[in-house]
Order: sequence, then C-alpha cells, then structure tokens
Amino acid sequence: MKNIAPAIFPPNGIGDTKPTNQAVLEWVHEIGKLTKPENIFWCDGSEGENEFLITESLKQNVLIKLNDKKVPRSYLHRSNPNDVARVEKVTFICTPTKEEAGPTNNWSEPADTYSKLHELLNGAMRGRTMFVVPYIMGPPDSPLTKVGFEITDSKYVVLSMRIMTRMGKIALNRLGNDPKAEWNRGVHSLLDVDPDRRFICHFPQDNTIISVGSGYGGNVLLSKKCFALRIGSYLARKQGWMAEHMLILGVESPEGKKHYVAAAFPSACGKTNFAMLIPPAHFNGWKVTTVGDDIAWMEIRDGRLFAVNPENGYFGVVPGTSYKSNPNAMKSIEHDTLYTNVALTDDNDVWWEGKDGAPPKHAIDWRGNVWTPDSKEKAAHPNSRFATPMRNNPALDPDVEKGEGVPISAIIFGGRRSDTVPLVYEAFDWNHGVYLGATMASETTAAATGAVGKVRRDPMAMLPFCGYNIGDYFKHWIDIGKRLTNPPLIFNVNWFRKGENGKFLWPGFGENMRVLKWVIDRCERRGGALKSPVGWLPSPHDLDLEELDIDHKSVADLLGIDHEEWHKELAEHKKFFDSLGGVVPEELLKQGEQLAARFNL
Ligand code: GTP
Ligand code: SPV
Ligand code: MN
Repeated sequence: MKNIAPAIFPPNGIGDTKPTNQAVLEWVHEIGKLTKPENIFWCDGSEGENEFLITESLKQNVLIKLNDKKVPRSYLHRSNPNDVARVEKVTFICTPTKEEAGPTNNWSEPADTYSKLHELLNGAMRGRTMFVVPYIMGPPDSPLTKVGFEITDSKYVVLSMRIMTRMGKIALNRLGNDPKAEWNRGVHSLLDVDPDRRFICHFPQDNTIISVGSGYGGNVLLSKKCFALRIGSYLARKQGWMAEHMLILGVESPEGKKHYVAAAFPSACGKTNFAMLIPPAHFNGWKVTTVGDDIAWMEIRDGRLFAVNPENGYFGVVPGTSYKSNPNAMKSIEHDTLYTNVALTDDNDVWWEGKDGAPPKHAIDWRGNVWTPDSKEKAAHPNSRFATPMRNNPALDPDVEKGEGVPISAIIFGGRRSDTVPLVYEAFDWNHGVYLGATMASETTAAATGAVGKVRRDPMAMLPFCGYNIGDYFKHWIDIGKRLTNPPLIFNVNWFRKGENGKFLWPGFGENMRVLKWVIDRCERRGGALKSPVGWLPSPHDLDLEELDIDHKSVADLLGIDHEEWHKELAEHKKFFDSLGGVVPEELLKQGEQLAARFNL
C-alpha cells in the first residue's frame, strides 16, 4: 500500500504523554499490534506538540502555510478529490440485530464487520505514525461530558481534533484510572484513500467507531458525527438524555431578558449562520450569542431542557461566507484557522465563491489546478470547510462553558424547501412538535456525496446521524416530552422558499432575527398568531418587518398555506411513515391523522 502518511519522529518531551488507564493502554496495544505502525505518538494537547505537528505537516505537504499578514497562523489542507464529503452509503450501524439499527440506517453484522475491518487495518500503519488523541466532549465540569480516544494515522485529523475538541491532558485527567470507566474507542486509518475501501462503522454496544479509507471531516473527526451524534444518540436514549444535530444560540432583548434556542437544520442548511446571527439595525439593543453551531447534548433538570455544546470549535461551510452574510464567522476565520479545499491566491491568501470583493484574477483551485474567473470549475469545493476554535467567535456566549448547560425556551426545526413550507409556524404542543421534526424534509446538499437538491425526509435533521432505530428515536422524543414540566415550544422554519421567479423570497441571514423575535414573543406569551391547519402561523403584522425591503406579495407567499401543495405533502408524510415499516409510535400516527383532519382530508 502506498504510504501517504510517512512516520514522523518527535524529539524527547513530545508525543510521549502515555495515559495511565490500563483499559486505554491495552486497547492501544491491540490496535498497534494490528496496524503495525512505525511508532506511537501520544498526544497531550500542548503548544509544543502542535508546533511540531504543523512543522512536520508542512514538510509532508499535508498543510500549506497561508500568508501570515492576511490570515495569521492559518493553513490550507487539500483532501483527495475523491474524498470531499460524508459518504452515507458506506456509513454503518453495527448492532447485534438489524432491527436495532432500524429502517433508516445501513446495518452490518458486528462480528463480520469487525473481521472485515481488521483485515483492512492489518499492517495499515506500516511506516506511519499512530497518533493517540485523547479528548473530551462537553464543558470540563459538565455531568454530560464524555471522554473519547481517537487513534489515527492522519496528522490533519490530529490538528483538526485539537481545534474541534478539548484535547489532550484534560481528557486523561477526566478519565482517571478506573479500567471500567465509560469512554469512546475510535480507530481511524487513511489506508490509501480509496473510495472502494472506505467504511465508517459504529458499534454502539461497544462504544466503538472504526473509520477507514477517508481523510475528510465528518468521516474522520470521530468526535463529531460518529461519537457526539451516532453513538451519542444511542447512549442518550439508554441514559435518558438527548444528542441532537442542533445549534444553540442565546438571544437577549434590550431589557436584558435572555432566552436560549436550539435549532435542527440538516447539513449545510444554515445552523452556523443562524447561530452567529447579527440582528439588523432596526433591532437595536438585541443581541444574539453562540453556544454551539452543530451539536447539542441536552438533559432534563427541574422539568426543563438544558443544553451544552459538546464541541470546542466550528467545522463550517466556507462558500457563501462573507462580511455581508456572516460577519462573526468571517472574524472567526481570519486567524488560527485550518481551511480544507478552498482556493489559494497568488499571495497565499484563501478565496472562495461568495467571499467579499472581486474574485482573484489567478488562483489555485481546491484540486491544486490553475483557476481564473473564466474557469468553468468552482475555485473552492462547495463543501469546503473551515475548522476554527470557538474562542475566535466574537459572539461567543458567556455561558458556553457552564457545566449545567443553558435552559432551552424553544426548539426550531427547519429544512431547505423551495415550496410548501411557510417561513415559520409553531406546533400546537410537544407531540405535534415531534411530528413536525419527524416529518421534516430538505433538499440534499454538498455536505454528503450524491445528488444535490433532491427533497428527502430528514427527521430532526438526524437521518444520517441517528445511531439506532428511528422509531425508538421518535418514541424517545415523546417520552422526553412526558418528563418535561416546562417544555420548550417547538417551531418550524424555512428560509429557502422560492417565488415564481425562482429566487428566494426571504432575505435570510441577519434578517432571520425577525423570525427569531416572533419565536421569542411566543415564548413570552405575547406574540400574535392565527390557527392554521399546520400550526400557529404569524400573520404579516405579527412579524416585525420594519425597515425591511420586501413587498406584500412576497410576505403573503412566504406565510401562505397552499392546500394543494399540502395535500401532496401529507401524502409524502404518510409515504415516509409507511416506508419505516411499522416502527412509528402511535402518538405520531395520531398526529398525522389530526393534521389530515384539519385539512378536511
Ligand atoms: P453543517 O455544518 O453541514 O451541519 O451546516 P450548517 O447547517 O451549519 O449550514 P451553514 O450555516 O454553514 O449554511 C450552509 C449554506 O446555507 C451556506 O451556503 C449559506 O450561505 C446558506 N444559508 C445559511 N443561512 C441562510 C439563509 O438564511 N438564507 C439563505 N438563502 N441561505 C442561507
Ligand atoms: C454535516 O455534514 O452536518 C457537518 C459537516 O456538520 S461534517 O462534519 O463533515 O459531517
Ligand atoms: Mn452538521
């Protein structure tokens, strides 16, 4: 096998912080025996370690150093062009029975899968360094926080994990020496980055992940989709909490009253942008702060839902990010940022479609080829990403490290729908809200390989991330509702409805504050709404649209319920539930019937 990740040889004092927990040592020993690396590098998260890894990554062309005057301490990584997004068709949930994985997951039998993966991993790290990355997910003093270890032969993974998680000694200290302590075992090898030998496998019962053949984002930063969502959701159900594909934001009124909101939108559908929203001038005195941009871990306390962001950084979509659309993201990625698959300008700056200012006259595209404004290809890959520490975000919420988390007043679901679904509406109650989440759909995006722009059902934005049977997941949501004495209100939004001219009707981004304000008004029991068949719907005057350049017809179109479209939509809900083969809880089937009845169907 071609060695695309040659070993590195650290000086004394670097790469030698061995954990003391016997279970970890035994596991690393086993994986070492199997993969046969040249050496083992034990990460501790120190500055010196980071500097050494960056120097070696530059030497091996894993990273390109960017212009220190333009983007200080920042780097560009180019992944293999065959490896630029999550691959859902080779993502597996390996539970003892197929039923446990359920109708929406690829399942494969655990023993067979282990032996297939062990064959692939046999000798896979020859001539390479095996890195052991200890990390925690969650604020250091939170009861929700969990420990993980990722073994990898990719320096890019180590450097990214340092940004995305709280990595190093902090995890060794948290784990301690109890050999029975709970921690996630993650094994990753690039192999030879061959799409035919690419598998991302989860063994929820063993708290284990094995990912081979990819070097890209969600496939290989095992803390994120694999642990915090797929394994996380499995553990959450077992342990009575929730792991969700949700941003968490704080919103404070001019009077100083603060609410927290969690929102589930599918991949590349606006979570990072919503979490970093800057209110328009008209909302003088309102402030939005970010707790998290992708994942929420939530538990019940005093009958309320409290949320923490398990991550420590943002792995965000680059294209479209500008000072106009998302100034907080721009400020976050101006320094100390690891870019993947964006374009490189002649002065070693980064560029992407949608960045402020004119395109460069000449650049190197994400594949490493010459690019000019006349090129047919995109300069940056549509799923190019930044990894940046959350500390870089000027709008970071002051309570982001709070162990108990932040109390959630509202949950928002949202998809990318050019038709049918109004700008915003509110569920009648918790179970109706669960139905909204369970039936949500969205046009597919470049975040996963495959067709883009195809409407598919993506319940709670968790279709690719739920680590167990989706029917049990729905039931878990219903059960959580029963335990909440003060449940969040549940909403659905759609920033992406299009008019007859095929253009977005809603300006989106900062202007989404207008929708958020209505959500908060509803939480404060003061916002007006009309009862519609789909839920509580604002009338145009219930939304603050002052100083917004939008015509009456567009607003009417945004808030309109077209019965013909909804008849089709209801048929899709039914088709989706039917396709799940009898796992949908009674409560949700009943919600579907009640919805149909409200449409006189
Ligand atoms: P993941 O990191 O994949 O989970 O995605 P995300 O949900 O955080 O999506 P993100 O905020 O990065 O947005 C993805 C794309 O949606 C970008 O191209 C944005 O420009 C676009 N987008 C985000 N918010 C809006 C909006 O309010 N209106 C419109 N029209 N586009 C938006
Ligand atoms: C997503 O696809 O939802 C992401 C990006 O947040 S990745 O980490 O690559 O999955
Ligand atoms: Mn995501």
